Amino acid sequence: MSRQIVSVIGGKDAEAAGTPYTSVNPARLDEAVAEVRLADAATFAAACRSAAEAQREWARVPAPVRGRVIASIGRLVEENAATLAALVTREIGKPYAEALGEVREIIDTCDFFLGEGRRLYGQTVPSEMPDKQLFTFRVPVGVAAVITAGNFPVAVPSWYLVPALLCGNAVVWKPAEYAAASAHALYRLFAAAGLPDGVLNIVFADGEQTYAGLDRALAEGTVHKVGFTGSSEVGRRIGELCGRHLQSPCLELGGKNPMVIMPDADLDLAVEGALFSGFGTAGQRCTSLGTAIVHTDVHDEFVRRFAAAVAEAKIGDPRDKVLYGPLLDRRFAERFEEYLTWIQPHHTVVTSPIGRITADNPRGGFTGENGLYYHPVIVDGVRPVDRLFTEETFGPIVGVTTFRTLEEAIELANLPGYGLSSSIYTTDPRAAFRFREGVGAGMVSVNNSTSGAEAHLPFGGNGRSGNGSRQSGMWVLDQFTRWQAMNWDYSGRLQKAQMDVAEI
Ligand code: UN1
Repeated sequence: MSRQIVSVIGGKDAEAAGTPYTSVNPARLDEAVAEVRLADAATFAAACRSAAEAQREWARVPAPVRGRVIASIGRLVEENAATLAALVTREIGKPYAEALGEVREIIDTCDFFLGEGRRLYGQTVPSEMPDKQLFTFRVPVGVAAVITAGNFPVAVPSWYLVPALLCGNAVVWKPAEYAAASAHALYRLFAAAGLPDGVLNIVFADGEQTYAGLDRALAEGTVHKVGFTGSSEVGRRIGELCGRHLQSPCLELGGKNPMVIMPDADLDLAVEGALFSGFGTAGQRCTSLGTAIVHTDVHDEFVRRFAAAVAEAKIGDPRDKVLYGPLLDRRFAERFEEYLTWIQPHHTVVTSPIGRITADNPRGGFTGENGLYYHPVIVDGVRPVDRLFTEETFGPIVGVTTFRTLEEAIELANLPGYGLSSSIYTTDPRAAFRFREGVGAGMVSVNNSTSGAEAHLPFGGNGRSGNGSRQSGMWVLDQFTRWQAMNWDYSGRLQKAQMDVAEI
C-alpha cells in the first residue's frame, strides 16, 4: 500500500496541489511506496518565513528543556526503530541490518545532544581593563535549510536536525524525493516528541524549485544556514548561491575514498574492510571505498582474495541477510550504467559478469526480481589518468592500483582531489601516522574500512568533498550557533580598550 505525502509547514499539511511524484521500491519497481506532492519555490520560501517566525519562541525555550525534547525524539525513534528501518529498506533498498544501524545512528546523535542542552557552554574571558568582564555566548543562527540525500534518508538528516534544534534554531528540511516516505516518518517522530509547530518543517520539492526557493529565502533573510549533503556538483551550486548571500553553508559532498594496503597488512582483515566499504550499501555511501591502493608485493594475493570474497557475497532482497540490495533509485542506476562505460581496455575486470542482474544476466540463481540490482565490479590496473580513478561512482565498483613506497601511496590517495574518508591497513604504527599526516582526508581509519563513522566524531571533508565544515559531536555546534561577545564594565567610568592601557 502506498502513502499519500505532502509537505508540512507550520505544523499543517500543505495543500495537496503540486507536482505528483511516486517513490518506488527499488527492489520491486512495480511497488509504489509513496505518492508525493512536490512543492514549488514559493512554497519553499513560505516555509522559511514561517520557520523564522516560530524560531523566535523556540530560541527562548531554555536549552536544557530543548535537550529534553531531543531526549524524547531519541526515545520515540528507539521505540519505532524496527518500523522505521523496515520502511527505509522498502523505500531505498538498504539491507535491513544496515537500515537498523542507520536508525541507531539517530539515537546515538540524540544521546549526545540531549546532554549538550545542559552545556552549550560560553566562556568568561579576562578584560585588559580593571572592573570589566568579558563573556562569550553561543546564539542560534536562526533558520537552517537542510537539504539531504536519500542514501542515508534518516541518519544523515538527523545529524543536522538534532543539533540545529537543540541550539534553538528552526529548520526547513528538504529530503530526497525518492526517500520521501522515510523522511516523512522521521518528521512525524520529531513532531510527536513535542516540538512546537513550525519549528521543524518538511518540504518535498525537486532540485530546481528548491534552489529557486532557497535563493528567494536567502534574499528575504529567512534562512541563516544551509546544510547540504549530496554530490560535489550540486554542492558547488549551493556554495555559490550561499556565497552571493554572504553565507557559508555546511557542505558534505562526495568522496573517492582510498584504502592503502601495506605489505605488512593483515590481508584477510583488509579484504573484509574492502568488501564492506566498497560494496556495502551497494557502494552508495559518501564514505564508500573508491580505489584500493595496494603494495605491489601483496597485490596479486589481495586481488585474489578480494575477488573470491566478492564472488561469495550474497546480493539480493534487502529484507534478507545480504551484502547489498538494489541501487537507490532509477536515476542512480542509469548513472551507474554510465560509470561502467569508464572501464578502459587496459583495465582487468576481475569479476564477471557485469551490469544489471536480470534473468539473462543472473548472479547464480538470482535474477534480479524486477529490481535495480547490479553485479559487483572490481577493476584492476586503474591509473591516475582514468576517470575511474578520479571520479566518484556511487555504486558497486572498486578500482585497484599499486604502489611501491608509502609516499607514492599517499600521493595516489590524494590525487583525485576529494578528501572525505581514507584508510590504511598496516601493522606498522609509523606508517599509520605518516599516512594520517600526509592524507588530505577529513577522516582516517587504521585497519578499518573507510565507512562507518561514529556519531560523536567530527564528520566531513576537504577539497571536492566539502568546504571544511564538520558535522557530528560538539564540532557541529559551530555550524548552528554563532559566537556573541559581551563586555560588562562595572568601573563606573568610560574605559577605552587599547587607549587606557597605552602607558606600558
Ligand atoms: C553518507 O554517505 O552521506 O560513515 C554518510 C558512514 C556513515 C555515514 C555515511 N555513518 O559511512
